Amino acid sequence: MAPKDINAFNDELRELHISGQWQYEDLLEKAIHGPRPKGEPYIWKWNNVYPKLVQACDALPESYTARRSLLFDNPGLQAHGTTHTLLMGIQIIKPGEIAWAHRHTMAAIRFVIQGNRNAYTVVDGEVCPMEDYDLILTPQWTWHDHHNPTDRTTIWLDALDVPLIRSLNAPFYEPYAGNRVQPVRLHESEYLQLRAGPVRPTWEKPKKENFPMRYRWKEIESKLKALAKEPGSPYDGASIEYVNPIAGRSTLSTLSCWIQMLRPGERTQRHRHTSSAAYFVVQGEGTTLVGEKALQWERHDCFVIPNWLWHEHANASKTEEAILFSVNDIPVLSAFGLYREQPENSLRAFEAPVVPVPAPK
Ligand code: 1HN
Repeated sequence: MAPKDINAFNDELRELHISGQWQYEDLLEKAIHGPRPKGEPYIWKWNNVYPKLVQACDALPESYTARRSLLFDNPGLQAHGTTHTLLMGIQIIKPGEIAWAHRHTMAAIRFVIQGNRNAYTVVDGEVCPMEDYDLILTPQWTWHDHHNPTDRTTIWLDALDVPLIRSLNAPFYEPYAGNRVQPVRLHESEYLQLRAGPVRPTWEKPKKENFPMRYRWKEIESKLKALAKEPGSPYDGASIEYVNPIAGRSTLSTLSCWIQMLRPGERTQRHRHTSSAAYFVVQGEGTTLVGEKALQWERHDCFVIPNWLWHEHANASKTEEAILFSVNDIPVLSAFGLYREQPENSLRAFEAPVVPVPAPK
């Protein structure tokens, strides 16, 4: 029999919706060099974003069903998203407004920028006051509504796992039936947050995931300051992770939150990793080199580090501390044994360049 022509054979297979392994050569050849970063390094300057937030109040006069959240699209991605897994944005709510209760399978966090003791988000019945730089979790499938009964506009950072949930094709959404707002628990003793510390009731089975959580800035800041006396990470300075205090794991199962301090004059070493991250500048000024780009940041700017791009941070001030809040997708990569990081100083020939890091237990 005459040998079959491979191109003709590929065509025959295509008719049957089949392809041979040899057609994956391209993917495998490219993967010799690891992943190609998804998206670009980019910075959203507060000077540009803030006026748009104010204008959004006119363009979208009420915030009942929709959220007045401006979400950052990475210029290097086709679909909406700040990275290929994470979405970051900034939300504004006017005095007297309520953003209706709803829930979705996308997990979210709020990091308060311009807060108020009397503004709050309700998460599964728990009232979470929004004071400056508090972190509030609205985990997967928890009911949440935002309230601003004060006479001052409230602004916060939103971060969600929307692009990941979309790529897994697992979005579910439900508006709260009937009322605009969910009933709240009246007694603090009923709060799940109370069970997330050093004590818990013996008569209950603790909820381990997806419980309402507010990390007060006052407490986090004092811990950050104490830990910043240590040498810290060579790549991230004094960086700490907000943990799920019951399970001891990452903030949420699909995204984790970090707060990091770059000490006066600190410049970190260069590395890259398979996770991506989106940043918010709490205070200070500096530069983050990402790939070929220098992102120059100052207070309240947001910027993005796509996965597998070399990067390093530098605090521009010799006297002031810089503080960065960020969200990353490390928990997703770690869960599947796909988290790898490469320090630049391992680039010498003959050295195994990429270090797979085992998932936390
Ligand atoms: C959402 O539900 C909120 O509840 C904010 O405040 C931003 C971005 C995309 C999809 C859902 C909120 C969102 C969002």
